[in-house]
Amino acid sequence: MAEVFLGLGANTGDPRANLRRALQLLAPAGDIVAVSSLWTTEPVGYLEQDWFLNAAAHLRTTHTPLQLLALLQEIEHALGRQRTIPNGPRTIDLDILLWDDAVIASPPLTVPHPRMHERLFVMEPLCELAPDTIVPLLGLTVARLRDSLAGSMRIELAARAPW
Ligand code: PH2
Ligand code: MG
Ligand code: MG
Repeated sequence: MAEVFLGLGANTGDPRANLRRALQLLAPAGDIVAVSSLWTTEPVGYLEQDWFLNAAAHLRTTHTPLQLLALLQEIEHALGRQRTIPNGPRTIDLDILLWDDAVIASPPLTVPHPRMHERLFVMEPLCELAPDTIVPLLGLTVARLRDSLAGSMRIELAARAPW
């Protein structure tokens, strides 16, 4: 069994419905142990798009990392994700953030997620679920990394779990 933390984001269609559906479709991978609050976040990277809904989830899985990655890509595809503009609008984005205390550097998968510690829209929801978890390679807790990003972007609580 692996303890995995996922980042979820959506900003087209009905973003909350997309996030809910994605969580349902994760069932074959294992158990969703916890889900964070839902956060409304300003777009980062590509600005000409709607604000996102972001969340994090704690998954306990028997899958291997590449099996889970394949499932996440299937779910993104099933929900109609199209890859056009980098960092642009998406019906759903599912990212593996942490996998136990593993470091994985094998294309197509990099864990910890290489940009997670720069993004408050990832670290704020993750901090609700795993504040004391040490992020491999960085050697700092999730809470410490979140605190270092305070005020770096606009982010508002949209709904407490369960949403
Ligand atoms: N995802 C991106 C790029 N920018 N901005 C916000 N607020 N939320 C996201 O999930 C997001 C983003 C690429 O994965
Ligand atoms: Mg992403
Ligand atoms: Mg992604």
